[in-house]
Amino acid sequence: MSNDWRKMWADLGMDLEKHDEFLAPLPGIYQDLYLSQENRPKGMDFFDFVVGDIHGIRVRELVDHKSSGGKVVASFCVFVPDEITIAAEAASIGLCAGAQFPVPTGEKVLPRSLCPLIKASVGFKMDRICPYFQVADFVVGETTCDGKKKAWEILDEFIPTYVMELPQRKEEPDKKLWLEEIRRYKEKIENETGNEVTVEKLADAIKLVNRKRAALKRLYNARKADPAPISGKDALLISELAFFDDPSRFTEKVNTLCDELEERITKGEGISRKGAPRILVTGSPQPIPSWKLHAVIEGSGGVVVCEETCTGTRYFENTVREDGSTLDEHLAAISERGLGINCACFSPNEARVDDIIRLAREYRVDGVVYYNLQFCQPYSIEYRKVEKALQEAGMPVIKIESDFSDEDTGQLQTRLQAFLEMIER
Ligand code: BJ8
Repeated sequence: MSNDWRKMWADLGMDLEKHDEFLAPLPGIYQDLYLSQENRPKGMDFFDFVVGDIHGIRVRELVDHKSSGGKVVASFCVFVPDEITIAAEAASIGLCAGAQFPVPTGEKVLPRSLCPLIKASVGFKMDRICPYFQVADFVVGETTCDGKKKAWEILDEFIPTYVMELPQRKEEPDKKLWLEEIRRYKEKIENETGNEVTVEKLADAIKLVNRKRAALKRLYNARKADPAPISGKDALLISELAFFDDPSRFTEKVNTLCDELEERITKGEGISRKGAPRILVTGSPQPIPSWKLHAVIEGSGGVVVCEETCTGTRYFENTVREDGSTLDEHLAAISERGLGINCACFSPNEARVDDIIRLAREYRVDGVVYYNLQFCQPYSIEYRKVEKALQEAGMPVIKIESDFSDEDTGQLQTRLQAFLEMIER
């Protein structure tokens, strides 16, 4: 990486030595898991470039944005409305972490028996090895699972943390509460930036973010083909990068890739062999760089064709209605979109079970891998209902509980190979 970045990182108050240690294995891992894939779409070049310079150019853009008076807002959940952040002329980045490296640091202030995503996210800030965290003016948390909502109290000791109150149900009083929270966030961001969220700016931001979601939907639609024109690993990577790249550029690059994928489909070309066991992954999110599960499935002869996760369909399936003409109507549409997301933090959450069955059919999958981050209770508890529904639908399912370390890779290989053999028969 360029020396210019080192100066930028130092200016951001990063721990350069620790940062070097953290990034050192990334090129090797990326080569093994990504660059070594055969017959990859050419359109992946851009995303390879982004990963190759993961803490460089995009961070520079955000630093420049701040130098010209802009704000950078970081969040950890798909409920936080990017549209409002963007309408206030602030940059929005998603900071969920999927690396093992900062987990031990997170464990200094959080219980060990807590979801690794939370421990890694807090650990990244404490270790000062994430330039996105360093460049952020404040973070927006939410009251989803208990682990997250209590962790924001701790994170606030290291960076100002604003919390949105997410209801736990989807009844009328809950809808009112969420709409109020959306309004409250609009006021917060206006105060932070000094910029008014006008009806025009909000309408533009809604369209911008919807276009990004539409591009991702197009990408996922391409994955319905057999053979799949792109690996699950690559598609997951793109979903992960959606959280922090510039939205217009990201949309353009995904659409360019989709042109190529659609051409591949017409020619019957794919990344996997036709008839390879097709897998739907569902459950906890897989933030960058948690690639282990996909690597094991695809290294064992399967192909992941869809993720019913927040680094998958839950990120893009619901769009915000664009037909509003007043600020109130736009805010109501943003609020409706949020409550259309079927996160396991809601109770009841039958609609997620329906989503999984629907997606399993749409993507013509042969089996479902239920991915549960260790100690993630909402998804773990919800497994029972999902398993029952899938069994009734005659769809094989396996539950995998894991974290971001490599310690269980061998065990995962054994279990997933057996599962793939079983569903291929
Ligand atoms: S909308 S899934 S991004 S809360 S942190 S619930 S893994 S124990 S992330 Fe999430 Fe929003 Fe829901 Fe999606 Fe479990 Fe860990 Fe909690 Fe997690």
